[in-house]
Amino acid sequence: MPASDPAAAPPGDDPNRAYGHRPFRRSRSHFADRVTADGRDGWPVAADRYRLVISRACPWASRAVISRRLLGLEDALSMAITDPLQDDRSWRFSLDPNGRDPVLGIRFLSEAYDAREAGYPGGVSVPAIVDVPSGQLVTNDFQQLTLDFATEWTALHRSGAPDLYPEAHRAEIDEVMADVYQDVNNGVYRAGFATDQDEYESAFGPLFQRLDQLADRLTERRYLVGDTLTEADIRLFTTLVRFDAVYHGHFKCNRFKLAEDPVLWAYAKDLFQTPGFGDTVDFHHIKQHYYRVHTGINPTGIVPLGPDLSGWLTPHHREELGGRPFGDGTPPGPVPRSEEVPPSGRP
Ligand SMILES: N[C@@H](CCC(=O)N[C@@H](CS)C(=O)NCC(=O)O)C(=O)O
Repeated sequence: MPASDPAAAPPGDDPNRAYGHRPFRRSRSHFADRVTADGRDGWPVAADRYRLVISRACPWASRAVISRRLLGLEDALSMAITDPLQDDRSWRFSLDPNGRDPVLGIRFLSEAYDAREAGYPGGVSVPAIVDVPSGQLVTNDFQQLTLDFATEWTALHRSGAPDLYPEAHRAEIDEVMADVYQDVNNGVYRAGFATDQDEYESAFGPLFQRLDQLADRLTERRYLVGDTLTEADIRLFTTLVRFDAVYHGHFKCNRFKLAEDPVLWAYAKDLFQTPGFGDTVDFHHIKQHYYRVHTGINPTGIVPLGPDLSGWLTPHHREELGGRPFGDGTPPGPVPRSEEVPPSGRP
């Protein structure tokens, strides 16, 4: 099984509860089987067989939601959306009628973990792929999952799907994603869950240095690698879109707000306004989850009313840089009705 996270702690270390008494370490995904075209791990790509379980609050899960939309996998791979607030049994389907996921028939994602491995002592995390016929968890390997959507699920892509992991650019995409993961995607968590000043500062410095470097990189190019959208953009976007709403205040990542950086703000708005990105974002779920679940760093559970989100829909002018968002492909169609983000979560 591939190790998905080079900086990983042992399985079972629960990332979002890792504040308070010990340094923040992100856990390695314990279930790392892959769903592939040839089914070599026992899980062949197939329409209507698997269910993607996500939280709209979670940046790692949001990667999968965006990639599924851009690639047009909605008809082949159904999606379950958890309550943004976990209880002591973790992610639950309390937004669904009778508190049960209508396809899997379960109340807690942990039931799929138990079906796969009885007595699994580790944390339950999203994103997760569950095998519908057996009810078993297949994978919670957030690093590999979207790469497999791009490269293994191709038979089920919509026509006009973009190539999000083009072979010619893979080395560069991997390099950019590794830096973004370490300093940005995970950097905000290391700052937010730091348990002493040194630990906080050692995340804060590299985070903002990396954001400065990314802003330089994006000054004259529309996307991170090549002239089309790739997996690298998806991974940076999921952190940027949460930046002012939660990371700036709740995680103390406050050298500047995203909206104060002209390049990164325009880049993030451009992606937000691209079909498949902003139409998956629920700011209500994001804010509820971070401010109410992480009681170690926000003991009152008060959810701030700001920031003003209307700026997300203002002009970004990034089209002046050129670029071909979908390469030789086309944008995805509208969001399926059942998956529309409610008005409460939109700018
Ligand atoms: N699967 C990975 C990353 C995904 C992840 O951390 N997801 C978070 C939500 S953003 C999660 O589900 N954490 C477990 C929890 O909050 O109970 C892991 O185990 O660390």
